[in-house]
Amino acid sequence: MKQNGTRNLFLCLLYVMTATGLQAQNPLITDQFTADPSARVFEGRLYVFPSHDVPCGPGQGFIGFCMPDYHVFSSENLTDWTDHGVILSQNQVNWVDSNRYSFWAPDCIEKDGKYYFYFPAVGKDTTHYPGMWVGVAVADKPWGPYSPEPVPMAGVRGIDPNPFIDRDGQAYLYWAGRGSLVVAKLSEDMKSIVGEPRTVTNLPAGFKEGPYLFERNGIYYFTYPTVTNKTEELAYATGDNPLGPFKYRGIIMDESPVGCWTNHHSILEYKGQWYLFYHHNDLSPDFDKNRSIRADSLFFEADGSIRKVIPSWRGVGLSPADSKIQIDRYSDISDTCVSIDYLDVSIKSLGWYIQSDKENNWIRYNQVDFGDKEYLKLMVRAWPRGSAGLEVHLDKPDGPLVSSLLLDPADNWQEYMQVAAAPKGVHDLFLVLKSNEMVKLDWIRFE
Ligand code: FUB
Repeated sequence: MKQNGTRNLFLCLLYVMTATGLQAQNPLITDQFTADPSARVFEGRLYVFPSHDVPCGPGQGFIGFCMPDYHVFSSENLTDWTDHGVILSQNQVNWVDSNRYSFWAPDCIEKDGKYYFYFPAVGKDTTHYPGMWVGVAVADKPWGPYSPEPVPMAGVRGIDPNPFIDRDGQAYLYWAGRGSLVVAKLSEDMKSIVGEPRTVTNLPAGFKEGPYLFERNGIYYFTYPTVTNKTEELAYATGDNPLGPFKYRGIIMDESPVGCWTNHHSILEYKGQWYLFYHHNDLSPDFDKNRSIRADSLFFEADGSIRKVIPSWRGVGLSPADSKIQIDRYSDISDTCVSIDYLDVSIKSLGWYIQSDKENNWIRYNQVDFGDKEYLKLMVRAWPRGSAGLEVHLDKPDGPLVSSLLLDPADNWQEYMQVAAAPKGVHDLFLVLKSNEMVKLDWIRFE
Protein backbone atom coordinates (compact mmCIF):
# COMPACT_ATOMS: atom_id res chain seq x y z
CA MET A 1 0.00 0.00 0.00
CA LYS A 2 1.14 3.50 -0.76
CA GLN A 3 -0.08 6.37 1.34
CA ASN A 4 -0.91 9.96 0.50
CA GLY A 5 0.09 11.47 3.86
CA THR A 6 -1.80 14.73 3.60
CA ARG A 7 -5.14 13.14 2.90
CA ASN A 8 -4.70 9.84 4.69
CA LEU A 9 -5.07 8.10 1.39
CA PHE A 10 -3.69 4.65 0.69
CA LEU A 11 -2.93 2.94 -2.56
CA CYS A 12 -3.17 -0.79 -2.27
CA LEU A 13 -1.28 -3.66 -3.83
CA LEU A 14 -2.23 -4.61 -7.34
CA TYR A 15 -5.65 -6.09 -7.25
CA VAL A 16 -5.94 -9.79 -7.97
CA MET A 17 -9.09 -10.36 -10.00
CA THR A 18 -11.53 -12.98 -8.88
CA ALA A 19 -14.73 -13.91 -10.65
CA THR A 20 -17.87 -13.87 -8.60
CA GLY A 21 -20.58 -15.95 -10.17
CA LEU A 22 -23.55 -14.70 -8.25
CA GLN A 23 -24.29 -11.00 -8.04
CA ALA A 24 -26.85 -8.65 -6.66
CA GLN A 25 -26.86 -6.59 -9.84
CA ASN A 26 -27.72 -7.32 -13.45
CA PRO A 27 -26.99 -9.76 -14.83
CA LEU A 28 -27.77 -11.92 -11.81
CA ILE A 29 -25.47 -14.79 -12.72
CA THR A 30 -22.04 -14.26 -14.26
CA ASP A 31 -20.27 -17.60 -14.02
CA GLN A 32 -22.46 -19.26 -16.66
CA PHE A 33 -25.03 -18.31 -19.28
CA THR A 34 -28.64 -18.41 -18.12
CA ALA A 35 -31.90 -17.62 -19.92
CA ASP A 36 -35.69 -17.85 -19.63
CA PRO A 37 -35.94 -17.19 -15.87
CA SER A 38 -39.07 -18.58 -14.22
CA ALA A 39 -39.10 -17.18 -10.69
CA ARG A 40 -41.19 -18.74 -7.90
CA VAL A 41 -41.53 -18.27 -4.17
CA PHE A 42 -41.47 -21.52 -2.20
CA GLU A 43 -41.60 -21.43 1.60
CA GLY A 44 -40.58 -17.79 1.75
CA ARG A 45 -37.53 -18.16 -0.49
CA LEU A 46 -37.25 -17.02 -4.08
CA TYR A 47 -36.17 -19.65 -6.61
CA VAL A 48 -35.28 -18.99 -10.23
CA PHE A 49 -35.54 -21.83 -12.73
CA PRO A 50 -33.72 -20.62 -15.84
CA SER A 51 -32.58 -22.56 -18.84
CA HIS A 52 -28.85 -22.94 -19.40
CA ASP A 53 -27.13 -21.78 -22.59
CA VAL A 54 -23.70 -23.18 -23.40
CA PRO A 55 -21.47 -22.46 -26.39
CA CYS A 56 -22.24 -25.13 -29.00
CA GLY A 57 -19.59 -27.65 -30.00
CA PRO A 58 -19.26 -28.65 -33.67
CA GLY A 59 -22.54 -30.04 -34.97
CA GLN A 60 -24.32 -29.52 -31.66
CA GLY A 61 -27.48 -27.62 -30.93
CA PHE A 62 -30.99 -26.95 -32.05
CA ILE A 63 -31.70 -23.80 -34.11
CA GLY A 64 -28.46 -22.32 -32.83
CA PHE A 65 -29.22 -22.92 -29.15
CA CYS A 66 -27.27 -25.40 -27.00
CA MET A 67 -29.10 -26.05 -23.78
CA PRO A 68 -28.09 -29.29 -22.06
CA ASP A 69 -29.50 -29.06 -18.52
CA TYR A 70 -31.22 -26.97 -15.89
CA HIS A 71 -29.87 -25.38 -12.70
CA VAL A 72 -31.96 -23.73 -10.01
CA PHE A 73 -30.81 -20.64 -8.14
CA SER A 74 -32.31 -19.27 -4.94
CA SER A 75 -32.08 -16.24 -2.71
CA GLU A 76 -33.68 -14.96 0.43
CA ASN A 77 -32.69 -11.31 -0.07
CA LEU A 78 -32.26 -11.11 -3.88
CA THR A 79 -28.63 -10.14 -3.25
CA ASP A 80 -26.98 -13.41 -2.25
CA TRP A 81 -27.79 -16.18 -4.71
CA THR A 82 -27.19 -19.89 -4.27
CA ASP A 83 -26.65 -22.13 -7.27
CA HIS A 84 -28.16 -25.50 -6.33
CA GLY A 85 -26.46 -27.10 -9.32
CA VAL A 86 -27.95 -29.20 -12.09
CA ILE A 87 -31.48 -30.34 -11.27
CA LEU A 88 -32.17 -32.11 -14.56
CA SER A 89 -29.97 -33.03 -17.49
CA GLN A 90 -31.04 -34.03 -21.01
CA ASN A 91 -29.23 -37.34 -20.40
CA GLN A 92 -31.60 -38.18 -17.54
CA VAL A 93 -34.80 -38.07 -19.56
CA ASN A 94 -35.53 -41.18 -21.61
CA TRP A 95 -37.77 -39.57 -24.18
CA VAL A 96 -35.41 -36.64 -24.89
CA ASP A 97 -32.92 -36.67 -27.76
CA SER A 98 -29.73 -35.79 -25.91
CA ASN A 99 -27.95 -34.94 -29.15
CA ARG A 100 -30.16 -31.89 -29.60
CA TYR A 101 -29.33 -29.81 -26.48
CA SER A 102 -32.92 -28.59 -26.55
CA PHE A 103 -33.78 -27.95 -22.89
CA TRP A 104 -35.59 -24.68 -23.56
CA ALA A 105 -37.56 -22.47 -21.16
CA PRO A 106 -38.88 -24.40 -18.11
CA ASP A 107 -41.10 -23.54 -15.15
CA CYS A 108 -41.91 -25.11 -11.79
CA ILE A 109 -44.84 -25.06 -9.40
CA GLU A 110 -45.62 -26.53 -6.00
CA LYS A 111 -48.75 -28.50 -5.18
CA ASP A 112 -49.38 -30.41 -1.93
CA GLY A 113 -45.68 -30.49 -1.06
CA LYS A 114 -44.53 -31.75 -4.46
CA TYR A 115 -42.65 -29.71 -7.04
CA TYR A 116 -43.69 -30.11 -10.68
CA PHE A 117 -41.03 -29.04 -13.15
CA TYR A 118 -42.24 -28.57 -16.75
CA PHE A 119 -39.69 -28.44 -19.56
CA PRO A 120 -39.69 -28.58 -23.37
CA ALA A 121 -37.31 -30.67 -25.46
CA VAL A 122 -36.90 -32.43 -28.79
CA GLY A 123 -37.98 -36.07 -28.50
CA LYS A 124 -36.04 -39.11 -29.66
CA ASP A 125 -39.06 -40.79 -31.15
CA THR A 126 -39.74 -38.47 -34.04
CA THR A 127 -42.59 -40.64 -35.31
CA HIS A 128 -44.71 -40.24 -32.20
CA TYR A 129 -43.18 -36.99 -30.94
CA PRO A 130 -42.11 -34.85 -33.89
CA GLY A 131 -40.68 -31.43 -32.97
CA MET A 132 -40.68 -30.18 -29.41
CA TRP A 133 -42.80 -31.50 -26.56
CA VAL A 134 -43.31 -30.67 -22.92
CA GLY A 135 -42.35 -33.11 -20.19
CA VAL A 136 -42.80 -33.01 -16.43
CA ALA A 137 -40.52 -34.11 -13.61
CA VAL A 138 -41.49 -34.30 -9.94
CA ALA A 139 -39.49 -33.69 -6.75
CA ASP A 140 -40.00 -33.28 -3.02
CA LYS A 141 -37.79 -30.19 -2.87
CA PRO A 142 -37.39 -27.27 -5.29
CA TRP A 143 -33.79 -28.31 -5.95
CA GLY A 144 -34.72 -31.91 -6.63
CA PRO A 145 -33.83 -34.64 -7.23
CA TYR A 146 -36.41 -34.56 -10.02
CA SER A 147 -37.89 -37.75 -11.47
CA PRO A 148 -38.98 -37.22 -15.06
CA GLU A 149 -42.07 -38.94 -16.44
CA PRO A 150 -41.13 -41.53 -19.11
CA VAL A 151 -42.97 -39.80 -21.96
CA PRO A 152 -43.92 -36.20 -22.81
CA MET A 153 -47.33 -34.88 -21.73
CA ALA A 154 -49.99 -36.07 -24.16
CA GLY A 155 -51.28 -33.22 -26.30
CA VAL A 156 -48.64 -30.75 -25.12
CA ARG A 157 -46.59 -30.26 -28.23
CA GLY A 158 -44.64 -27.00 -28.17
CA ILE A 159 -42.37 -24.95 -25.92
CA ASP A 160 -42.29 -22.60 -22.94
CA PRO A 161 -44.65 -24.31 -20.45
CA ASN A 162 -46.04 -22.13 -17.66
CA PRO A 163 -48.16 -23.71 -14.91
CA PHE A 164 -50.56 -21.64 -12.79
CA ILE A 165 -52.75 -22.68 -9.84
CA ASP A 166 -55.79 -20.53 -9.25
CA ARG A 167 -57.14 -19.63 -5.79
CA ASP A 168 -59.79 -22.37 -6.13
CA GLY A 169 -57.05 -24.98 -6.58
CA GLN A 170 -57.58 -25.57 -10.30
CA ALA A 171 -54.27 -25.76 -12.15
CA TYR A 172 -53.66 -24.61 -15.72
CA LEU A 173 -50.83 -24.98 -18.20
CA TYR A 174 -49.98 -22.29 -20.75
CA TRP A 175 -47.48 -22.87 -23.51
CA ALA A 176 -46.48 -21.87 -27.02
CA GLY A 177 -47.76 -24.44 -29.51
CA ARG A 178 -49.88 -24.81 -32.61
CA GLY A 179 -48.33 -21.60 -33.95
CA SER A 180 -49.88 -19.67 -31.12
CA LEU A 181 -50.23 -19.41 -27.35
CA VAL A 182 -52.50 -22.00 -25.77
CA VAL A 183 -53.95 -22.96 -22.38
CA ALA A 184 -55.46 -26.11 -20.92
CA LYS A 185 -56.55 -27.24 -17.48
CA LEU A 186 -54.16 -29.57 -15.68
CA SER A 187 -55.29 -32.84 -14.11
CA GLU A 188 -55.32 -33.35 -10.32
CA ASP A 189 -51.92 -35.10 -10.49
CA MET A 190 -50.47 -32.20 -12.56
CA LYS A 191 -49.09 -34.63 -15.13
CA SER A 192 -51.57 -34.29 -17.97
CA ILE A 193 -53.92 -31.79 -19.50
CA VAL A 194 -57.68 -32.11 -19.38
CA GLY A 195 -59.60 -31.46 -22.58
CA GLU A 196 -58.51 -29.71 -25.72
CA PRO A 197 -56.05 -26.80 -25.45
CA ARG A 198 -57.60 -23.41 -26.21
CA THR A 199 -55.85 -20.78 -28.26
CA VAL A 200 -55.52 -17.41 -26.56
CA THR A 201 -57.16 -15.06 -29.03
CA ASN A 202 -57.61 -11.33 -29.65
CA LEU A 203 -53.95 -10.45 -29.21
CA PRO A 204 -52.25 -8.09 -31.67
CA ALA A 205 -50.53 -9.75 -34.64
CA GLY A 206 -46.88 -10.78 -34.36
CA PHE A 207 -44.77 -13.77 -33.36
CA LYS A 208 -45.44 -14.85 -29.78
CA GLU A 209 -43.95 -17.32 -27.30
CA GLY A 210 -43.15 -17.64 -23.58
CA PRO A 211 -46.62 -17.11 -22.01
CA TYR A 212 -46.66 -16.32 -18.29
CA LEU A 213 -49.86 -15.90 -16.30
CA PHE A 214 -50.26 -14.41 -12.83
CA GLU A 215 -53.16 -13.08 -10.81
CA ARG A 216 -53.34 -9.84 -8.81
CA ASN A 217 -56.41 -8.42 -7.11
CA GLY A 218 -58.69 -10.74 -9.08
CA ILE A 219 -57.19 -9.69 -12.43
CA TYR A 220 -55.49 -12.39 -14.51
CA TYR A 221 -52.46 -11.02 -16.33
CA PHE A 222 -51.57 -12.96 -19.47
CA THR A 223 -48.06 -11.83 -20.40
CA TYR A 224 -45.86 -12.89 -23.32
CA PRO A 225 -42.88 -11.97 -25.52
CA THR A 226 -43.88 -10.83 -29.00
CA VAL A 227 -42.17 -9.44 -32.09
CA THR A 228 -43.86 -6.49 -33.76
CA ASN A 229 -40.69 -4.83 -35.02
CA LYS A 230 -37.20 -6.42 -34.88
CA THR A 231 -36.78 -8.31 -31.60
CA GLU A 232 -38.98 -9.47 -28.76
CA GLU A 233 -40.75 -7.07 -26.45
CA LEU A 234 -42.82 -8.16 -23.45
CA ALA A 235 -46.55 -7.51 -23.72
CA TYR A 236 -49.64 -8.20 -21.63
CA ALA A 237 -53.37 -8.63 -21.68
CA THR A 238 -55.79 -8.99 -18.79
CA GLY A 239 -58.97 -10.91 -18.10
CA ASP A 240 -61.16 -12.10 -15.26
CA ASN A 241 -60.66 -15.81 -15.88
CA PRO A 242 -57.48 -17.90 -16.33
CA LEU A 243 -58.92 -19.22 -19.60
CA GLY A 244 -59.60 -15.73 -20.89
CA PRO A 245 -60.80 -13.94 -22.87
CA PHE A 246 -57.99 -11.44 -22.38
CA LYS A 247 -57.90 -7.84 -23.48
CA TYR A 248 -54.60 -6.48 -24.77
CA ARG A 249 -53.19 -3.82 -22.42
CA GLY A 250 -49.73 -2.88 -23.69
CA ILE A 251 -45.98 -3.35 -23.39
CA ILE A 252 -44.17 -4.30 -20.18
CA MET A 253 -40.65 -4.06 -21.62
CA ASP A 254 -39.40 -2.68 -24.91
CA GLU A 255 -37.05 -4.49 -27.28
CA SER A 256 -33.63 -5.24 -25.79
CA PRO A 257 -31.37 -2.18 -26.03
CA VAL A 258 -28.46 -4.54 -26.76
CA GLY A 259 -30.18 -6.41 -29.57
CA CYS A 260 -30.91 -9.73 -27.85
CA TRP A 261 -33.55 -11.22 -30.15
CA THR A 262 -35.31 -13.26 -27.47
CA ASN A 263 -36.66 -12.11 -24.16
CA HIS A 264 -38.41 -14.46 -21.76
CA HIS A 265 -39.79 -13.46 -18.42
CA SER A 266 -41.72 -14.16 -15.26
CA ILE A 267 -43.44 -11.80 -12.85
CA LEU A 268 -44.03 -12.29 -9.15
CA GLU A 269 -44.45 -10.57 -5.80
CA TYR A 270 -41.85 -11.20 -3.13
CA LYS A 271 -41.85 -9.57 0.31
CA GLY A 272 -44.26 -6.86 -0.80
CA GLN A 273 -42.46 -5.88 -4.03
CA TRP A 274 -43.25 -7.05 -7.57
CA TYR A 275 -40.40 -8.10 -9.84
CA LEU A 276 -39.83 -8.82 -13.51
CA PHE A 277 -37.27 -11.52 -14.28
CA TYR A 278 -36.07 -11.51 -17.90
CA HIS A 279 -32.92 -11.96 -19.96
CA HIS A 280 -30.48 -10.08 -22.16
CA ASN A 281 -27.07 -11.14 -23.48
CA ASP A 282 -24.80 -9.06 -21.22
CA LEU A 283 -21.97 -11.59 -21.18
CA SER A 284 -22.14 -12.37 -24.88
CA PRO A 285 -22.72 -9.11 -26.77
CA ASP A 286 -21.90 -10.66 -30.16
CA PHE A 287 -23.97 -13.83 -29.87
CA ASP A 288 -27.47 -13.53 -28.47
CA LYS A 289 -28.01 -17.24 -27.87
CA ASN A 290 -25.68 -17.10 -24.86
CA ARG A 291 -27.92 -15.13 -22.54
CA SER A 292 -27.95 -13.86 -18.96
CA ILE A 293 -30.87 -13.49 -16.60
CA ARG A 294 -31.78 -10.21 -14.98
CA ALA A 295 -34.35 -8.80 -12.57
CA ASP A 296 -35.88 -5.38 -12.07
CA SER A 297 -38.67 -4.03 -9.89
CA LEU A 298 -42.11 -3.82 -11.47
CA PHE A 299 -44.86 -1.41 -10.48
CA PHE A 300 -48.61 -1.27 -11.06
CA GLU A 301 -50.60 1.89 -11.63
CA ALA A 302 -53.72 2.49 -9.54
CA ASP A 303 -55.94 1.08 -12.33
CA GLY A 304 -54.00 -2.20 -12.33
CA SER A 305 -52.02 -1.47 -15.47
CA ILE A 306 -48.32 -2.31 -15.51
CA ARG A 307 -45.82 0.52 -15.64
CA LYS A 308 -43.22 -0.17 -18.33
CA VAL A 309 -40.02 -1.64 -16.88
CA ILE A 310 -36.79 -0.01 -18.04
CA PRO A 311 -33.93 -2.52 -17.88
CA SER A 312 -31.35 -1.45 -15.33
CA TRP A 313 -27.85 -2.56 -14.46
CA ARG A 314 -28.48 -2.00 -10.79
CA GLY A 315 -31.13 -4.70 -10.59
CA VAL A 316 -32.76 -5.48 -7.26
CA GLY A 317 -31.97 -6.14 -3.61
CA LEU A 318 -29.94 -4.25 -1.03
CA SER A 319 -26.15 -4.18 -1.46
CA PRO A 320 -24.34 -4.68 1.85
CA ALA A 321 -21.95 -1.76 2.51
CA ASP A 322 -19.13 -4.22 3.22
CA SER A 323 -19.49 -6.06 -0.12
CA LYS A 324 -17.76 -4.97 -3.32
CA ILE A 325 -20.40 -2.57 -4.60
CA GLN A 326 -20.14 -2.73 -8.38
CA ILE A 327 -20.71 0.91 -9.23
CA ASP A 328 -20.58 0.18 -12.96
CA ARG A 329 -24.00 -1.39 -12.26
CA TYR A 330 -25.30 2.08 -11.33
CA SER A 331 -28.90 3.12 -10.89
CA ASP A 332 -28.47 6.58 -12.38
CA ILE A 333 -25.83 8.92 -13.82
CA SER A 334 -25.67 12.68 -14.25
CA ASP A 335 -24.41 12.75 -17.78
CA THR A 336 -23.90 10.66 -20.85
CA CYS A 337 -20.13 11.36 -20.68
CA VAL A 338 -19.82 8.24 -18.59
CA SER A 339 -19.04 4.96 -20.27
CA ILE A 340 -18.91 1.33 -19.29
CA ASP A 341 -16.74 -1.48 -20.59
CA TYR A 342 -15.64 -4.99 -19.67
CA LEU A 343 -12.68 -5.23 -17.27
CA ASP A 344 -11.27 -7.82 -19.64
CA VAL A 345 -13.04 -8.42 -22.95
CA SER A 346 -11.60 -11.93 -23.13
CA ILE A 347 -13.03 -12.88 -19.70
CA LYS A 348 -16.39 -11.15 -19.61
CA SER A 349 -17.43 -12.87 -16.39
CA LEU A 350 -14.98 -10.57 -14.55
CA GLY A 351 -17.50 -7.78 -14.98
CA TRP A 352 -17.35 -4.15 -15.95
CA TYR A 353 -15.89 -0.76 -15.03
CA ILE A 354 -17.26 2.74 -15.45
CA GLN A 355 -15.25 5.77 -16.51
CA SER A 356 -15.61 9.51 -16.80
CA ASP A 357 -13.43 12.60 -17.10
CA LYS A 358 -15.82 15.41 -16.27
CA GLU A 359 -15.84 17.34 -13.04
CA ASN A 360 -19.11 17.08 -11.13
CA ASN A 361 -20.26 14.04 -13.06
CA TRP A 362 -21.98 11.76 -10.60
CA ILE A 363 -22.90 8.11 -10.43
CA ARG A 364 -25.75 7.02 -8.23
CA TYR A 365 -25.89 3.53 -6.71
CA ASN A 366 -29.07 2.96 -4.78
CA GLN A 367 -30.02 0.84 -1.77
CA VAL A 368 -26.73 0.33 0.04
CA ASP A 369 -27.28 -1.29 3.42
CA PHE A 370 -25.03 -0.01 6.22
CA GLY A 371 -27.15 -1.81 8.83
CA ASP A 372 -26.21 -0.64 12.32
CA LYS A 373 -22.48 -1.22 11.92
CA GLU A 374 -19.83 1.44 12.40
CA TYR A 375 -17.94 1.77 9.09
CA LEU A 376 -14.83 3.94 9.24
CA LYS A 377 -13.05 3.28 5.96
CA LEU A 378 -13.86 3.33 2.29
CA MET A 379 -12.01 1.19 -0.24
CA VAL A 380 -12.20 2.18 -3.92
CA ARG A 381 -10.85 0.19 -6.83
CA ALA A 382 -9.90 2.77 -9.43
CA TRP A 383 -7.54 3.63 -12.24
CA PRO A 384 -7.03 7.41 -12.45
CA ARG A 385 -4.91 8.64 -15.36
CA GLY A 386 -4.03 11.86 -13.52
CA SER A 387 -4.48 13.14 -10.00
CA ALA A 388 -8.23 12.90 -9.51
CA GLY A 389 -10.67 13.95 -6.80
CA LEU A 390 -13.62 11.80 -5.86
CA GLU A 391 -16.29 12.48 -3.27
CA VAL A 392 -18.87 10.08 -1.91
CA HIS A 393 -22.15 11.62 -0.77
CA LEU A 394 -25.35 10.21 0.65
CA ASP A 395 -28.74 10.31 -1.03
CA LYS A 396 -28.04 13.40 -3.19
CA PRO A 397 -25.02 14.62 -5.21
CA ASP A 398 -24.61 17.34 -2.56
CA GLY A 399 -25.95 15.26 0.33
CA PRO A 400 -23.88 14.52 3.47
CA LEU A 401 -20.23 13.85 2.64
CA VAL A 402 -19.12 10.32 3.48
CA SER A 403 -15.59 10.49 2.16
CA SER A 404 -13.31 12.64 0.03
CA LEU A 405 -10.45 11.03 -1.88
CA LEU A 406 -7.54 12.29 -3.89
CA LEU A 407 -6.58 9.46 -6.24
CA ASP A 408 -2.92 9.40 -7.24
CA PRO A 409 -2.29 8.75 -10.92
CA ALA A 410 -1.72 5.10 -11.76
CA ASP A 411 -0.90 2.95 -14.76
CA ASN A 412 -3.10 0.06 -13.67
CA TRP A 413 -5.94 -0.79 -11.31
CA GLN A 414 -5.25 0.16 -7.68
CA GLU A 415 -7.15 -0.02 -4.43
CA TYR A 416 -7.38 3.26 -2.55
CA MET A 417 -8.45 3.64 1.05
CA GLN A 418 -9.77 6.66 2.85
CA VAL A 419 -11.50 7.40 6.14
CA ALA A 420 -15.26 7.56 5.86
CA ALA A 421 -18.01 8.98 7.98
CA ALA A 422 -20.39 6.18 7.12
CA PRO A 423 -23.99 6.35 8.23
CA LYS A 424 -26.35 3.63 9.48
CA GLY A 425 -29.37 2.26 7.65
CA VAL A 426 -30.06 2.10 3.90
CA HIS A 427 -28.86 4.91 1.66
CA ASP A 428 -28.19 5.76 -1.96
CA LEU A 429 -24.57 6.60 -2.69
CA PHE A 430 -23.46 9.37 -5.05
CA LEU A 431 -19.90 9.24 -6.34
CA VAL A 432 -18.99 12.73 -7.56
CA LEU A 433 -15.89 13.39 -9.68
CA LYS A 434 -13.93 16.41 -8.57
CA SER A 435 -11.59 16.86 -11.53
CA ASN A 436 -11.48 16.55 -15.28
CA GLU A 437 -9.02 13.65 -15.21
CA MET A 438 -10.09 10.34 -16.74
CA VAL A 439 -10.93 7.93 -13.91
CA LYS A 440 -12.00 4.32 -14.25
CA LEU A 441 -13.93 2.94 -11.30
CA ASP A 442 -14.69 -0.70 -10.54
CA TRP A 443 -16.11 -1.06 -7.05
CA ILE A 444 -16.26 0.54 -3.64
CA ARG A 445 -16.54 -1.14 -0.26
CA PHE A 446 -16.89 0.06 3.31
CA GLU A 447 -14.86 -1.44 6.13
O1 FUB B 1 -34.39 -20.39 -24.71
C1 FUB B 1 -34.88 -20.97 -25.90
C2 FUB B 1 -36.10 -20.23 -26.33
O2 FUB B 1 -35.79 -18.87 -26.58
C3 FUB B 1 -37.19 -20.16 -25.29
O3 FUB B 1 -37.88 -21.34 -25.14
C4 FUB B 1 -37.96 -19.01 -25.82
O4 FUB B 1 -38.91 -18.50 -24.93
C5 FUB B 1 -36.85 -18.04 -26.13
O5 FUB B 1 -36.41 -17.38 -25.00
